[in-house]
Amino acid sequence: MSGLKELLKKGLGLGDMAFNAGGGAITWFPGHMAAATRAIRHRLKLADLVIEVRDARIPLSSANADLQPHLSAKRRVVALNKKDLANPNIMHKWTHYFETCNQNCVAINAHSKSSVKKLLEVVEFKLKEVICKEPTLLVMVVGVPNVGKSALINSIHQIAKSRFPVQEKMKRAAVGPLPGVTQDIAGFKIAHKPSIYVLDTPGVLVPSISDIETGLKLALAGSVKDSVVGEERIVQYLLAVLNTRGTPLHWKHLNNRRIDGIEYEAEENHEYSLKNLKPKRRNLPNRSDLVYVEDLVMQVQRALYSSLSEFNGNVEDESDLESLIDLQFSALQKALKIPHKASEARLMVSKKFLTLFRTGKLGPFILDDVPDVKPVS
Ligand SMILES: Nc1nc2c(ncn2[C@@H]2O[C@H](COP(=O)(O)OP(=O)(O)OP(=O)(O)O)[C@@H](O)[C@H]2O)c(=O)[nH]1
Ligand SMILES: [Mg+2]
Repeated sequence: MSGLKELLKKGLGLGDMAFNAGGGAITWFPGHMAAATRAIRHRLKLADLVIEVRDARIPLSSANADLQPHLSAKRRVVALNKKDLANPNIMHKWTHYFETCNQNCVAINAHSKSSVKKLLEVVEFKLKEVICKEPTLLVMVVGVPNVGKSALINSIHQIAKSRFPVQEKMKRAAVGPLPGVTQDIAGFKIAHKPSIYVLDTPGVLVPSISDIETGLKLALAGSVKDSVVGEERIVQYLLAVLNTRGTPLHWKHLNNRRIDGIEYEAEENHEYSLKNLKPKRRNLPNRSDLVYVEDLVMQVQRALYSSLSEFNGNVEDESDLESLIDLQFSALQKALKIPHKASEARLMVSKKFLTLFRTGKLGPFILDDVPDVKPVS
C-alpha cells in the first residue's frame, strides 16, 4: 500500500490541522472531553465491570489509547458494535484475535436485542463472583464518540425491563448520528437485588494522535465531526483505501443486478438518513426512495469499477493514485447526479459518498488489519 502511505505522509493535505488538541479553530478534542476523561477515570475505580464499546469496522483504531491501562486493569468486555456494517468473515478473525489475547469480546449490533443478549450473558458470567458479595453493582460503558454506547444502553434497558417488569419507568439515553451526543455521565438502573446500575459516558478521544491514518479511520467511522478533517479529505482517504485494496473490481458482477423487488426494511434507527441522497425537490414515497438509492449505489459502483479497471497507472504510486482519485471525483459527480456547475460539487459528492459508505450501502468493511499474534514460547 505504498501509494496510500505516501498520500498519508503528505497528510492528504491536512497541513497544520493535525489531530491534536490545539490544532485550529475546529478541534479534534472539544472542551468537554478533557473533563469527561478525568471523570471517567475517577468513576472507573468504582466500577465492577466495564463494557468497552469499539467500532467493529476499526477494532483497534477505535480504542482510546490513554484509557487502555485503566480499562485492562478492570473486568472488561469489549463490544465490537455496528457489526452489521463490518465484513462478517474478517469479524471472525477479530473475535479470535481478542480471544487469543485473553480478552472477552462480543461482536454486536446495538439495535438488535438478540445480539445484545449475547453480550449480557458474558457480562453476567463475569459478574457472578461479585454478585453474591455486593448489594449494588456498577457497570460502566465507555468508548470513543459515536460507537453506539447510548444505543447499547437503551437496548440493555429494554431487555432488563422484560425481566424486571416492576421497575420504575426509565428515561432513554439520547442517541444520534453525530459524535458528542452524550456530554455527561448518567446512571441507569437495570436490575434489583442486587441493584445493577449501568453508566453511560461521553465518548472521549485522546488529546493528540500522531498516526494520521488512525485519525482518518476515526473520521470515516464518524467518531470525529466531519468538519474537523473535511468531507473531501475523508473521501480521498476512503477512495485511496478502496483502490489499493481493489475493492471496486469486485463490483463488476453487481452492475447487472436487478433493482426491482427491493423490500423496505423498517429499521428502528438509521444511522445516517438516506433522505439527504435525494435531490431536494423530490418527494418520493418510501419504496421509490429505496429504488432511487439502490440505483444511485449501482451507478456509484459502476463508476468506480470503470475508472479503476480502465486506469493505466499504478495505484501503488502516490501521484498515479492521486490522479485516479481526481478522475473518480468527476465520475462520482455524474453517478450521484450532482449538477455539473454546482460550485461546491466536490463537497456534495463527498457528503453523499460518505452517507453511502456509512449506511453500509457500499458493502461491509473492516478498515483495520488483524495483528499477527505471536505464539507464546
Ligand atoms: N448500523 C448501526 N448503527 C448503530 C449501531 N449502534 C448505534 N448505531 C448508530 O450510531 C449512532 C451513534 O449512536 P450513539 O448511541 O449515540 O453513540 P454514542 O457512542 O453514545 O455516541 P456519543 O454519545 O456521541 O459518544 C446513532 O446514529 C445510532 O443509531 C449498530 O449496531 N449498527
Ligand atoms: Mg452517547
